[in-house]
Amino acid sequence: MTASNVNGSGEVARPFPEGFLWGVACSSYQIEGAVHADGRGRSVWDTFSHTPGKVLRGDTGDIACDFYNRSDEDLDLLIALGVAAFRFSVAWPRIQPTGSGAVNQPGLDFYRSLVERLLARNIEPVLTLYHWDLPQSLEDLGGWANRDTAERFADFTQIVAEGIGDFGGMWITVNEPQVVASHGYRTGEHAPGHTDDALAAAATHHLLLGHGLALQRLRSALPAARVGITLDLHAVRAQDAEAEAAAAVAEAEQNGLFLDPVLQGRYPALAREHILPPASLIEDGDMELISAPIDFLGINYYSPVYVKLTDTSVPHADETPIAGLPGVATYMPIELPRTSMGWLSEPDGLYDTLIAVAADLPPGCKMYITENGCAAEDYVNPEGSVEDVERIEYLHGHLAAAWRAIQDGVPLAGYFYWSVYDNFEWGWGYQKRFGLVFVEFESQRRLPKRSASFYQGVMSANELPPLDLQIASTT
Ligand code: IFM
Repeated sequence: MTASNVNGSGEVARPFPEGFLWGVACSSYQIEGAVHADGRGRSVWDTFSHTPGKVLRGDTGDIACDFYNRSDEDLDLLIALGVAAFRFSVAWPRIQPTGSGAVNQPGLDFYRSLVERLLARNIEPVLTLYHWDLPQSLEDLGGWANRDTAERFADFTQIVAEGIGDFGGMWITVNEPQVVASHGYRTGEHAPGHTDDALAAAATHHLLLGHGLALQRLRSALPAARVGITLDLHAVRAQDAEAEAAAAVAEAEQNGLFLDPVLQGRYPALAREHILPPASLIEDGDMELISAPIDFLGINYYSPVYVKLTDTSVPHADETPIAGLPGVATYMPIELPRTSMGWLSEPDGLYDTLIAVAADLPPGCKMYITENGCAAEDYVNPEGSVEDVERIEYLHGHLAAAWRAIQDGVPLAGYFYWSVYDNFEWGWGYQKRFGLVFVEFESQRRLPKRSASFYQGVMSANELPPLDLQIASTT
């Protein structure tokens, strides 16, 4: 598995281990549309996106990619792409419209059929149980700030496991609980839109508890299933030695708040009091459930976080003060490229994250990059193609970093590009395109971008080729 110089440029081809799982990722609310079909209930994202001012240009997921009605065509596209695995999420309100009680059979049947159609196409289903579309009825009872939601999530997990789980396969309990708690309950950027530290701290614990309870149900209902959780992690960097202590706090709150409970059964000592769940919410046995062994850890990696000491009493371009830490801000080093989300692109951050997490992983636990990708200013050119060179460069850099981590002993077993199709990018609506496949939302026409054929080449060769700079210079 050593690299070989194939084009004489100094760039090398990087073979991945045999059996490395190549996939693409998406989530229910972001692609499905059909929000009123077949008895689906309302989710917090339906409410939030229909609230004026919450989503750019008033976009909603009402139609999205209309995947619910076009899944056959879209699954055929996966075959053309050559993916081995498809990561999708099940929409809780399709299966249990009010988040508890009776099952809505057509909703469950949709996902059963989806799994069957994937298997028929020789594509491994990777099922996420919770990717943010909480039934609105549960939000009305307090959402993730209410402990009962974790219990309801466990019941929902059991319904899905018993209803469609006979494929075994890979199951992800919760996607990015950090984003749910911080954006959904602290900053209000995401549904359900709360801006309350206490609610965010409670949601943090209950999302983790939901993971632990779901894991327990999956273990007993589906002993052969491989189960994990997906966390969004960032490489956190200090500008200089003076900023290291502040960076360590940021790191604890960004990564450790979810990573430490799952891997070590405790919350990070460095996180500040208002961020941590209060002891009164943590019942006997909770931390044991949360830290029960997982088969894999899913990592979503997009960008690093840089921390500096600065005068936060006056605004500075490219700096964002960290709330409650006077004189500390995150910042954007000028020399690093940014994606069209305004996020820094730094593949070394992925390498460093994988190395750091692997050091804390129990023996036998694998890692998957369950999301990585970038938004770019994609458009269909007069020749009718989408030449998304920035995405190819981003992808190449991050795959090279993943490859390097594997060489250095990280048990990385697969990579999922986010996202397969352009889709509803939460508060940004349809203004940000992450897809390998361009979606013209007015007509619902699909058009694989240049990055799709690049990724297809990587997957079919199981090898990252040298970056062909011809690609960059012709556009
Ligand atoms: O679109 C999201 C996804 O739902 C969760 N991870 C990050 C992606 C890009 O913002």
